[in-house]
Amino acid sequence: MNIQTLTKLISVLLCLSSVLYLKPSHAAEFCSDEYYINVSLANGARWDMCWEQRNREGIVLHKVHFTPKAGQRRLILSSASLAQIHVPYDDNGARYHDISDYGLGGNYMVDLRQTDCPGGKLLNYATRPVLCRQVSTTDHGFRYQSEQVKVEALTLFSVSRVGAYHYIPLWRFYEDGAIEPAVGATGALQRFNNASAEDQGWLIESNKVGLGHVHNFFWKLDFDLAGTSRDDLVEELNLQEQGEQSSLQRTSITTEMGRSVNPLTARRWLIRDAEQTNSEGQSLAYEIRLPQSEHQDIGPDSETFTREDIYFTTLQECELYASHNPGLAGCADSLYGFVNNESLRGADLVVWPSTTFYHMPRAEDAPFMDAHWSYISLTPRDWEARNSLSTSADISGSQLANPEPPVLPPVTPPPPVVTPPTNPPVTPPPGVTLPISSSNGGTGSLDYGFLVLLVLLIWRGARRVPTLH
Ligand SMILES: [Ca+2]
Ligand SMILES: [Ca+2]
Ligand SMILES: [Ca+2]
Ligand SMILES: [Cu+2]
Repeated sequence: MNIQTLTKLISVLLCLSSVLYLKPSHAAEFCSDEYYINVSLANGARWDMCWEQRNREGIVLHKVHFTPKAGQRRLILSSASLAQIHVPYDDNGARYHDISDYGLGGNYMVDLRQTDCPGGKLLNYATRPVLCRQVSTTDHGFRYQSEQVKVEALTLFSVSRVGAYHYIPLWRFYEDGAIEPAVGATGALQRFNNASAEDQGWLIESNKVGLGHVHNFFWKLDFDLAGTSRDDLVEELNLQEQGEQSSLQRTSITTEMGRSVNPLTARRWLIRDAEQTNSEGQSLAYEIRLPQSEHQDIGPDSETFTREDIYFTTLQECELYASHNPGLAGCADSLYGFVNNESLRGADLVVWPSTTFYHMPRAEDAPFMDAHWSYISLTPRDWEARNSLSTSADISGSQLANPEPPVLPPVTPPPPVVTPPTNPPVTPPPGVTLPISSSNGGTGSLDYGFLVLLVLLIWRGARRVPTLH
């Protein structure tokens, strides 16, 4: 080995060791290690992200990356948080904006104990344990004949006390790339009246009405698919009935707007990267569905932000909350004002989905109520070219594209139905029981009529006999 080769070798080794030293395999790129979450799940997928705690929004997630099993690590969300919990009451005695006017963080955030987070790890913000990180298993990721996998999910939740309510903002990140943002609402009922208010709530004990109210939950999701922020497109998908067929309509949303669910057209939205594709050349996308469309709240004119279920806007630093947004730097008060006709093309897109729960109190809501859960659904679409959780060869559809429907034998017209002639019913005189005929002719047959005549004659004769003069 000559000097030159030895020098090269030493420099390569030095270079390699410095790289290894400076970049341990799981170092956080975007935050310090204590706020970095990096979890590999049993089937080989990985989620990693940063988190922080803010006084109003509570837990905010940043730089949410998903690495499919044996796949590429890619950014999905640049940031994700709740952006309002709006609670108008049926008696109009209160219309709360819990996040902007109170908050989920700071003094509203509840310190968790290890027993609150079974099998999980408590994460501290400064010195306070506020976030529970767990891995849970759900059955039936898929099943095909004897092949079946369970799917693991990373769950993150915190608890915030706002008045008598305890909210549980929760994020579930599944092994197949699906994300489920949810909020549980529990604690105790906030507002009551006497029996006179029974039509604005529910009588939960004598002369005590738990007032009815709505929880409108809003999220703020800054998708930056595949790490590029200005090439994300929005599409709305609707299924239109055409005779006996349904056809998919894909509509681009290119300027800021609000949209609402439509169960009749199975409406959903797609956030799609304009450049990056999977190995089949399909655009990387996430699909947004608002499955809890059972309840809807369209409030008075002072609450225009409730008019639509999902809003698409360009990123503005001062646009923080769906309603009661601080009007600093000329920023609008609510989502309704954030939507001001700006083009979404080439802009940094932000999505504001929402869902509504109408809470009609029950006797069972006192002293404490069960957690009622509200959630939305974010699912990868074409993020991968196949289901990475299965190792089987893909032979689906390879035998025959679609099996032909079974060929039915030619239809022979049925013989004409013979309707028996109908005769007017015979009313028997009092005291006479008609014999029940078992013949096919029924009450319309000749022998039956003859029998009736015979009975009548006997009856008339019998009436004459006892007459004595
Ligand atoms: Ca992108
Ligand atoms: Ca705007
Ligand atoms: Ca974005
Ligand atoms: Cu409630």
